[in-house]
Order: sequence, then structure tokens, then C-alpha cells
Amino acid sequence: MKAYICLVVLVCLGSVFAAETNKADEVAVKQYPGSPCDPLSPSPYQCIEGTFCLEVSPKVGICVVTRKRMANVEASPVTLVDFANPQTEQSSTLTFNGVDYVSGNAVDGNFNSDLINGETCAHTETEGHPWWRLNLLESRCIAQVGIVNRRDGSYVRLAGAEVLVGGIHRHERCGSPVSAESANIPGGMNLVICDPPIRGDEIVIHIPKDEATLQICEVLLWEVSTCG
Ligand SMILES: [Ca+2]
Repeated sequence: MKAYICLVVLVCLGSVFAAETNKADEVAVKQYPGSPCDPLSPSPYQCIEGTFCLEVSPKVGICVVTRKRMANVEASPVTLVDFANPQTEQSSTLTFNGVDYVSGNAVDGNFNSDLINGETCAHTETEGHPWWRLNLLESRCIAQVGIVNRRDGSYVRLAGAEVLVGGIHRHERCGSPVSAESANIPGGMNLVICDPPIRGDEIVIHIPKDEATLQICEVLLWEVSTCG
């Protein structure tokens, strides 16, 4: 009888542990693009298939959609730009329910992509050719730009957004415009690779359409030491 009770207890405990394991596995596969992840200890914070954990600071990463590294970017270390006093502006600013979705929200270090509840995204009015601009205050060689999209609806508006790097007299487009597929991921981090890296002291993100709305929850920049 004692042996039977022990067996029942062991079976029950085993079931509990199995359920906990399954729960952990379930959490692991729910790391969607834009989710924080741990680049050094990927389990259980694994990004879903088709994404990878991109390190943005020590022990902190973000699941991003694609990684298309070009040979000339790979040649030198790519490091995250740490801009202490970012100067930003945008073509217009949406005010909704008394909240101003100002340009600085896109570089405030807060990755919350819930635009309405988080109140940490930049948002223009719906207009022709909306833009957002970051003044780097010094010339840098930009290798890639990450744009965190909103997750609480209307995220497809980011489709067609382009990244420009340059200065007052000249801009070059970095990589390809944000695709409709990439913009369709709620809260997704859209990684735009500059190939080759582009030197400039300002970053412009714009949507070259007659009627569009630009909404950016966070921007990250990576640089290399030399351009070409
Ligand atoms: Ca933000």
C-alpha cells in the first residue's frame, strides 16, 4: 500500500513538473519580433524562428526580423551608438487624448511599443511626406538603423518608410524601405542595413507618400569606425 501511495505521489509530482516545463516552453516560443531577449543566455528567452536576438546593450537584446549582413559591414565591429543628448524633430506632432506624441519619444530608451498606453512613441499627423529627424551633433559612420514599430494597431502604416543618412546638403538612403511584410509585425523591430555604411551627422526617417502617418516607438543606431 505504501509503495502504491508513493507511486501515485511521484506520478502526480511528475505531472506538475511536466506542466511547468511545458509552460516554460510555451513562453519561449512567444518571443515575437520586438520582444526583449537575452543574447548571452538564449533559453528560455528564445526568439521565434526567422528572428534572432540582437544585442543592444550588455545582457539585453531585442528579437529582430532579419539579419542580412553585407561583407563590408562585417569587416569592422558594429557598435551601438550611445547619444547622450539626442536632438530630434518631426514634420508634425499628433496630440491625442491630451498626449503629445513628440519626436523625442523615439529615442527615450523606452521600447514600449504600445503607443496609446505606453505614451513613449513618436507620431506625426496624417499628412504628405511625414518625416522624423535625429541630429547626431557629430559625423558618424552609420551601419544599421533599427526602427521599433507600434504594436497596438495601425502598425502597417510604417510600410514604405525610408532611412536617410547625411547632412544638410546631402542625404543617402540606407538600405531598402520598410517592406509591407515587415511593417505588418506588431511591435516589430525593423532593421535597416546601410551597405556600404554611410557617413553623416543626421538621420531622417520619412515616408515618401502623398498621405501617410509616421509612428516610431524607438530608434537604435549602429556605427562602424570607418566608412569605406
Ligand atoms: Ca520610446
